[in-house]
Amino acid sequence: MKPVQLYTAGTPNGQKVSIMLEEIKALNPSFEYETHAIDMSKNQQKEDWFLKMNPNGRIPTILDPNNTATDAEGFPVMESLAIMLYLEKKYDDKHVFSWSDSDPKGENYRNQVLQVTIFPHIHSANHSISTPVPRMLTPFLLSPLTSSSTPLQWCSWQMAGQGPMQGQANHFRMQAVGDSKNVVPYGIKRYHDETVRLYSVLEAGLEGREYLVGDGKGKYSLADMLTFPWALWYRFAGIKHEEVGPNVKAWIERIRARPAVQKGLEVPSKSELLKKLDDVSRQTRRREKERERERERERERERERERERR
Ligand SMILES: N[C@@H](CCC(=O)N[C@@H](CS)C(=O)NCC(=O)O)C(=O)O
Repeated sequence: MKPVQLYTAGTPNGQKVSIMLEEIKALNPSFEYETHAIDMSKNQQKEDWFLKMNPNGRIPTILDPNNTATDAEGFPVMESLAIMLYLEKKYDDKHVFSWSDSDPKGENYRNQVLQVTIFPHIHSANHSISTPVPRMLTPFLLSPLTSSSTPLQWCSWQMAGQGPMQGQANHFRMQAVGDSKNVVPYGIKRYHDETVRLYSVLEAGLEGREYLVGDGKGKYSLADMLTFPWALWYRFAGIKHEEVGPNVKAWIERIRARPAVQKGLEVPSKSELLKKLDDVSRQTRRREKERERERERERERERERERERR
C-alpha cells in the first residue's frame, strides 16, 4: 500500500483529516500517509499544481495513489467531509468509526439523512431565519433506527453550521480587526451568537452520552472526529469558556485523551496557538476553582453568622 498524500495546515479543517488518518494508522499499522504542509500565508493552496487536485484552492486535500481507477497518479479528494467519508469507505472496512451500509434499514436512514442534511443550509444562506435545529434533530437523535444516519446528520451540522459559523466568528474577531473601519458590529454579534447557539445544540446532543452517535452512550465515530477540532478551538472564535456547556467540555477532554487525536493535532506541526489556548483553559479552570472555593467560604461565613444569630 502506498502512502496517502495529505496537503494540510494546522487548522481545524486540516486536523479533522489528520486525526482520521492517525486513527486509521492506529487500526492498521500497514497504512501510511505523508504530509505536505501548505503555507497559506504564501497562498500555496491557490497555486496551479494544488488547484489541479482541489479547484476550490483550500486545505485539506488528499491524493490517494492506491486508487488509480480514474487517474494514473491517484485519486484527489477535496472537502474534509468528502475526504473522511472516502477514507472511511476505503480504509475502515470493518466500520470501526462508522456503521455498515448492509443494515436492512439503510435506505430509510439515507432518506432521513437527506431530509435533515438540506435543512441546515437554509440557515447559513439566510441569516434572517432563526432555525429550530434542535427540534428538527430531536426525532432523529432519539430514534434507535438512526445509528447510520446520525453520523451524517452531525457531519452535515458540522459542515453547514459549526464550521461556517464559527469560521466567520473567528474571521471577524481575528482577521477583520486589522480593517477596523470596515468592521460591522452586527456581523460580529451575528456570528458569535449563532456559534453560541450551535454549541447549545451540541451540548443537548451530548446529554447523557459520551459520543455524538450510536446506541446508549454512543460510539466514537467520524462525526466526533469531524466536530471535535472546531470545538477545541472555540476560544479562537471569541466564544467564552462559560458559553460552552459541561457536556461539550467533557467530550472535548474525552476525545483529546486519544493518542491518535493527539498525534493528529500535531500535523503538520505542533501548534503554538493550541498551546496558548491550553494555557488560557488552565488559567480559566484555576480561576473557576478559586471562585468556587471563595463561594464555599462565603456560604460557610453565612452559616456561621446564622448560628451566631440563633
Ligand atoms: N469546507 C471546506 C473548508 C476548507 C477551508 O476553509 N480551508 C481553509 C483553512 S481551514 C483554507 O484553506 N483557507 C485558505 C483559503 O481560503 O484560501 C472543508 O471542510 O474542507
